[in-house]
Amino acid sequence: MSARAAAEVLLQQLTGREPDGVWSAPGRANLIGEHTDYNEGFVLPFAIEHRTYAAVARRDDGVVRVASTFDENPVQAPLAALPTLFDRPGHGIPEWASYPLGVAWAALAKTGVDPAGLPGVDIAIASDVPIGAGLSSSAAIEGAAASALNDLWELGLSGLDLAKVGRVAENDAVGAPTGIMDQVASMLGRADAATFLDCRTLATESVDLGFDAEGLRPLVIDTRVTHSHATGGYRERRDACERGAAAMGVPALRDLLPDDLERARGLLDDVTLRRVRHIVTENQRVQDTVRTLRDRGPRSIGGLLVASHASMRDDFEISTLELDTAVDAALEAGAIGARMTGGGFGGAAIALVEGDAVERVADAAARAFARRGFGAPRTFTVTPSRGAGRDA
Ligand code: GAF
Repeated sequence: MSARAAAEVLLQQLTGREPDGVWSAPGRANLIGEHTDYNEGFVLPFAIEHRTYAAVARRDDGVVRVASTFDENPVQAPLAALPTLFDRPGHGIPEWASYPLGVAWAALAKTGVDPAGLPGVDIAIASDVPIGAGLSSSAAIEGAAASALNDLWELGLSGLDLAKVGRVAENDAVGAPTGIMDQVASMLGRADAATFLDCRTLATESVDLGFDAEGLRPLVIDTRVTHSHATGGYRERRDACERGAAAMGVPALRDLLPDDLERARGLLDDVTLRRVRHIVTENQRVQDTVRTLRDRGPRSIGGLLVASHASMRDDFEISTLELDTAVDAALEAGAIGARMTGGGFGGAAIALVEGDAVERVADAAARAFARRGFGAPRTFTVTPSRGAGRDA
């Protein structure tokens, strides 16, 4: 059953009713620009065809209820409680439900709308975005729920505003200290294009990828090593970046250019220097990738993707043996470029390959994993796709 049908069936089981509407939002792959978003830098993600669906029906008793195929127990809250639902830690809402309810909470805070005047809703969620693969299943839930509530409650928020609402839900309701890249990618995606986002000004440009015209396919190699951004390494990298910016006397690492790295050498310890160097060089690579795509097309970006992976492996230290194996195997089998994508510490790599080499590269990755005794990776191509919106 498709994810959309699963959401509709779940709503029907929950309420005995047909949905008043169905909304969806995609996961994303990041072409380049990793951990640069919370450093106010540049990113270049694209939405993928895997989507999360929210089938929604109004209810007239002032309750918001969310259900999903990930958990058999629906969670509900009175509309009147929404404005303060996540104000205190230890709110007791299960993590999966904190995404859609967090979005409702953040949307009301952003608009200042009084929930007393709003209809209650039932939201049934199903998704075909792989979870824990670094393809932003969380932004897809946020985007689907935010788009649905924006329409049903007539909040009048723009796609960018809904991305901000999603990020607030992720940071303050779920407690994952992420940047805004994933939410923007999911809200604003376009077919065969990536979203070039300046994470300081939030200015966006759609950049044609030209994969279709050139017969190229992005191949995801999911290591099946799952990761979580709510804990551990992700937060630790954020802290190191903040320490680096403070020691360099700048508001954010975005304010440093490659020429500043010489001065950084005298001011920072070795680990912080390498963390800073990744961010500074990655920001440059994102801008170079945009220019290269525009001037010379996608076949010319391979070196930038490979350099980005090396920087994450050696300087930012967020890659894993599985991700390195996936990238090396893809390159040896003839991929134009390859790199890990997303927050790291597991998840997926992405390789840019000729359409007729997809199988060869996927097989090479599988064989390399088997040789090292890793569990088999899951490999599939993705298509740069449209962003969030209403489907029915
Ligand atoms: C995760 C986060 F959610 C993003 O904000 C971003 O920092 C990414 O990791 C790394 O580029 O997906």
